[in-house]
Amino acid sequence: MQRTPRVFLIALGWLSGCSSTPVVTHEPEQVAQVRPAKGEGQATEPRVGPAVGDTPVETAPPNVPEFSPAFAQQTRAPAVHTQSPFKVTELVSGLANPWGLAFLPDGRLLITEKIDGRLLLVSLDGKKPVAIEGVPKVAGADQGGLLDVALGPDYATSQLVYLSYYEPREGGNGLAVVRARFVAGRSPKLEQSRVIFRMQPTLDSTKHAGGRLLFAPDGNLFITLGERSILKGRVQARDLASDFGKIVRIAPDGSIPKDNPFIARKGARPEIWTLGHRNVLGAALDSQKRLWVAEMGPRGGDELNLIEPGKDYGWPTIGYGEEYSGERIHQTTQAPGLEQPVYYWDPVISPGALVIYSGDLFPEWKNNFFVAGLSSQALVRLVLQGDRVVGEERLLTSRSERIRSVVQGPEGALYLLTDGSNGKLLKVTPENTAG
Ligand SMILES: [Ca+2]
Repeated sequence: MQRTPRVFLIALGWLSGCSSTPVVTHEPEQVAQVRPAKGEGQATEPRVGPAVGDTPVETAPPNVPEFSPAFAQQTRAPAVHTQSPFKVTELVSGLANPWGLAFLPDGRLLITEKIDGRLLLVSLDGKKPVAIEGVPKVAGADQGGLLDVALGPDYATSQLVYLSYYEPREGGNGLAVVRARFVAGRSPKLEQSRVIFRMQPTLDSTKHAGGRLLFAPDGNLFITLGERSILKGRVQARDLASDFGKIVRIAPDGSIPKDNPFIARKGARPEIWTLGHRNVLGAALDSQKRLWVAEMGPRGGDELNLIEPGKDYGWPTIGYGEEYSGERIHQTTQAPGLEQPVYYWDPVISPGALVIYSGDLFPEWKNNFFVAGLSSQALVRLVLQGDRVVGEERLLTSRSERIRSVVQGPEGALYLLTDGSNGKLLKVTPENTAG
């Protein structure tokens, strides 16, 4: 295939000074701009039988064949196949672009609807979802809107919930996190709302603000942030004076933990935990309570990263992908002081949420990673050994639905949200379980 001549984008400093704000990346979240990978290794619905040896799950040609992995097993892991039969139950449909979900202690769920900024109280007994009052106004264009929802670690006594959203601001928008007390009852509502975090600076972009919320074992809150897609934002991804392209860590009241890595660095934003990210949408803790993230990359550059405080994950200096136009982004894939992804996907899967399975319903899946795949229209399963990916599977591909989110339910089932105007809540359980 004839490839587009490449133009090196090394004059980022100059470009960032332009008054115009060109969109330099097409978003892999948008189906029309991404051809899902084809290849006989990709469809890996569960089947009983021996593993297929070293055949990778991905057999489509890479978008950037010039780039090679830094180590064996960094991409194209051998296909693995779930042996336990399972079933997928559709619990709710008709959700308008759902994005995030969280279980309440009583078994009901909070689900966000992105564009309209609605927070729904959803019970699984067939009752109609109820919109919760008191959600802040959101900037809902494109990738913006109401994103994640999380319960505070002390929810049982505080009823505090946390929401991330694109906050409309003078001159643009930015990701914000609000916390509020959830009052159930006949007219469920949020009260005593307080914004505890505002991504800085404000920028006029409708993309790449991150938005995943995850409480750490110590009670602090991780918030993933993106680099806003446009060049003016992208060039700030490794700049400690900006929140763009960072993972930040704050206390639940919005204050800054004293042991954050850059708290004593002059000119650095004290909330920063790690830097050099493009757009992190998936975050999860493993059995050792370490933080892992799934990062939405450019074409051919989605990543799985193991997060350690203070480290630089390299975007946009290094990476394995290219612009959706075919233009080059990186001159190289490795550089001293910049972290390598544990795994990358070329072609991309477009990772939404990430969960690391710790339940008992599927013993076979214990400690496996599950990534919600948007353009790949799959639930992507990774098997790891010693922090290396040794197997990959693409589940639910026959449904041909973009999968936005995945969480583990209280009983060990996986709950998924599909993307789009008729979004669904799905439940994955072993085939022989009731309900
Ligand atoms: Ca990276």
